Amino acid sequence: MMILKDIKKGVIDMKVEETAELTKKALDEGFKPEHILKEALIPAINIVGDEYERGERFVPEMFLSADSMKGAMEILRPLLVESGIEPAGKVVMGTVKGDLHDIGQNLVCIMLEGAGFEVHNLGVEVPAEHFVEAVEEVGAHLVGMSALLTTTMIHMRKVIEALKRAGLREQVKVMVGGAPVTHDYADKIGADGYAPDASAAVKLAKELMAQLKGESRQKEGKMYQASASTLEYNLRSQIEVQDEKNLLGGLRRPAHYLKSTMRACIIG
Ligand code: B12
Repeated sequence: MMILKDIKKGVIDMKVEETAELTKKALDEGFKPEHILKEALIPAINIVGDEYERGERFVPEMFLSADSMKGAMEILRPLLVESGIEPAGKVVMGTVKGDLHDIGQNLVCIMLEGAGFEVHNLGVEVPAEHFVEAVEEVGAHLVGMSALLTTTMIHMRKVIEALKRAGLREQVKVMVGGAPVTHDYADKIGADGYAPDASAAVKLAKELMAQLKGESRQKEGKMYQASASTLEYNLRSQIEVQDEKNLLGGLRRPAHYLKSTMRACIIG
């Protein structure tokens, strides 16, 4: 466990190279990547944040600690990600406009990739229109937005509005996260889900994919039903006209047969 303490200290003390070396060593010693992340890296960066809040640390120092954590995460990345053959879904992810914080969202991306999602990471300070373009370009199922500042989280709503304007809101599910974001806030801005950390984000992404599939199946069902009713209506009118004219009286049976066949298709 000593090595985990050293990694934690490495991030806090802004030792970029040393933290990376220690992370490699911990892996060689058999520590699991998730363990290194949860027991050393995340607690360390939280301490850095607390120190900044108390005025004991300045931005450049916060930067160096962040770099130390990012270096370690790059080493862990391939181990956290195992590539699936069929993507579980396509995700467009980014930190919203005006916000430079990307450690958390990178972590969410890594964990989503690990769970078999195809992730398109747009990086930081992403304006609403870039989210929209990316959704269109890759045919995304999910949009993930991250914000770490109370002053930038308002941009999440703007992205949702831009998706609506582009006529894409119905075809994607939107999930949001980041330290100042809450469940209530997600509801307020019309997002589909919120998760407090990377593992919860994976669970949420899977749930949203299931919802999306359910909705598209329902839509397909409604379309079949609509075309079945139209077909039935057309046939009935034809038959009635023909009945009236007393031409093809026997056609009523095939019409019923066709209707029940179509019902069977819809239910099947
Ligand atoms: C590192 C850091 C920085 C680094 C960022 C480097 C980088 N490449 O990311 C630097 C030095 C650049 C920085 C700058 C600033 N920072 Co800063 N920073 C932090 C710090 C210490 C850590 C953030 C972090 O990486 N946490 C670790 C990760 C793993 O956690 P996370 O981001 O919360 O992500 C998890 C979840 O939130 C969730 N999640 C995240 N995104 C998403 C997305 C989705 C879709 C989902 C589902 C889930 C999800 O899952 C993640 C993984 O578990 C925080 C303090 C803190 N403890 O949060 C302050 C903090 C966020 N910063 C703060 C401030 C004020 C600033 C500055 C304004 C300082 C300044 N005066 O210049 C600037 C702003 C720059 C800008 N325009 O963005 C404040 C924000 C206050 C507020 N409420 O608005 C904080 C809270 C510090 C503090 N205690 O005051 N910062």
